[in-house]
Amino acid sequence: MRDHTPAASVRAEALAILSSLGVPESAFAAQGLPARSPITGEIVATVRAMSADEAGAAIGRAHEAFLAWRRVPAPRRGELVRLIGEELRTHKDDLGRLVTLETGKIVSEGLGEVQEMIDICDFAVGLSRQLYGLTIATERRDHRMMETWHPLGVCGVISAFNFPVAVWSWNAALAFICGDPVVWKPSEKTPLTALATQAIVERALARFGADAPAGLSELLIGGRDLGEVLVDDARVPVVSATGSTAMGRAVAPRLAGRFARAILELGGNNAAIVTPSADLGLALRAIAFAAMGTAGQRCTTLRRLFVHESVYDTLVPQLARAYAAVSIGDPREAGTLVGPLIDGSAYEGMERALQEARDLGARVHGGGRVATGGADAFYARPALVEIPAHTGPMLRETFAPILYVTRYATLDEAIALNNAVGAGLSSSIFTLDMREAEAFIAASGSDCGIANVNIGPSGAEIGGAFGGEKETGGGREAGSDAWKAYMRRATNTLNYGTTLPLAQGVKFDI
Ligand code: UN1
Repeated sequence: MRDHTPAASVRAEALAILSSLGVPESAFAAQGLPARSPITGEIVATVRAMSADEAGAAIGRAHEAFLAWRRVPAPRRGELVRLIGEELRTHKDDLGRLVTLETGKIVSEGLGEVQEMIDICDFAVGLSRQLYGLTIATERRDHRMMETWHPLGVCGVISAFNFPVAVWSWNAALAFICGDPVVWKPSEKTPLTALATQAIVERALARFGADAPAGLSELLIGGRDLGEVLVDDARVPVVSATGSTAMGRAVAPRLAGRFARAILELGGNNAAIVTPSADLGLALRAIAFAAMGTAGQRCTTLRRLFVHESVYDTLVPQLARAYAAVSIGDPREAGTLVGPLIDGSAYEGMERALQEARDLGARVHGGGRVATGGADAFYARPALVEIPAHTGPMLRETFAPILYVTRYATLDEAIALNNAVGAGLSSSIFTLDMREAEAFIAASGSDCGIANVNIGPSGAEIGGAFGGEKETGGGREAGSDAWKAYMRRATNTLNYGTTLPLAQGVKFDI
């Protein structure tokens, strides 16, 4: 077992993990992209950045791989994903630890991220035998009509720093079983976990044997320009992009311009409603995790809270105490619940939003920098912001642990507030009243892709489709029938008779 104690230097530990996972020396370069740890702010390594031409060549290799991989039977493709899942199980501690070192997540969340990768692999393995089409009743005698699902082509994945490896896996596990190679452009902020994941995939590929073509899994390490290469390349028919709504606004029209599919997972401004009947103890714990967990840096983080006026004065002081008591610090330490923000600009964004809220007359509990980790590390105390109205910074996503809270009087009003922002990712209601619960998840209730009852808006499991509406981009990943986005559907009509009846009764006697 490697030394995973907090005292070990971040750099030494990260380099040891990378080397034991088999990341090649050639991945690093003195003049490369700096890979930084938010725990101390130190540069852990500099990684070699690819040129646009090299990215184009990687896409070319992936396209060649597609021509072979699409002919490998889907359950056999599933075997590769089974092996990836097995390698992830073997290396869960190391990869989870590296997620902690590179993103600043607490250890249990770093491990949870790798567990999410394992879960999607398991899901995809089963799915590799269930890529069902339909047979459909045809109006023509002695005919059969059916649909079949075929591999689509190279799948581009653009992922964000906050779930640096799980989001790749949601896409890659499905893409691989669907017959699509993957070209991955990870966040510039998290190249190390991407290199480590690629090394884990290489191990699985080596075990899988000859029918996995070279180029099945390509990694583009570098800046935004490489993402643009991926978005603009005609050999990439589907791109899954996770990040800000601004990023989605730039990417979506370029993909639409060449009729490529976009799976967009953009911003969230997720709300929860606490009704008079809520189990307040349970609500408190759920809110604390959803709003402060991952230092507020999940796309599903709880950012807006609507509390019924009859329970506000009970719940909100309790919440303020929880905010004051939460342990902030080195995410490797056992007792820590909140680690660092990813960098200084995240901290500045948080401070700006809090100042705006103060200017609107809000009462801010918490916030401010916590002096630990050194000058280049940015630890912030999570902030609970009692805001007089649903306005100002509450209407947008600030990627930091800020929870705005306000009162409501009627459920209709609370649902309208839940829906009154650009994003539409996740939402929840705390209630023991089944009418309120059903109203919230009904057609006229929450307009989000995820609507929960008596659990927070974050922490979804992979079996359900993950994604949201409106400015969140509309994409769905992971569970349910999300696999269909990675395949093309063909409708086949077969005539096994001797006549040629035309549909709609059309006559054409020649
Ligand atoms: C993200 O923040 O980009 O539901 C994804 C959740 C996690 C995934 C979050 N399973 O919070």
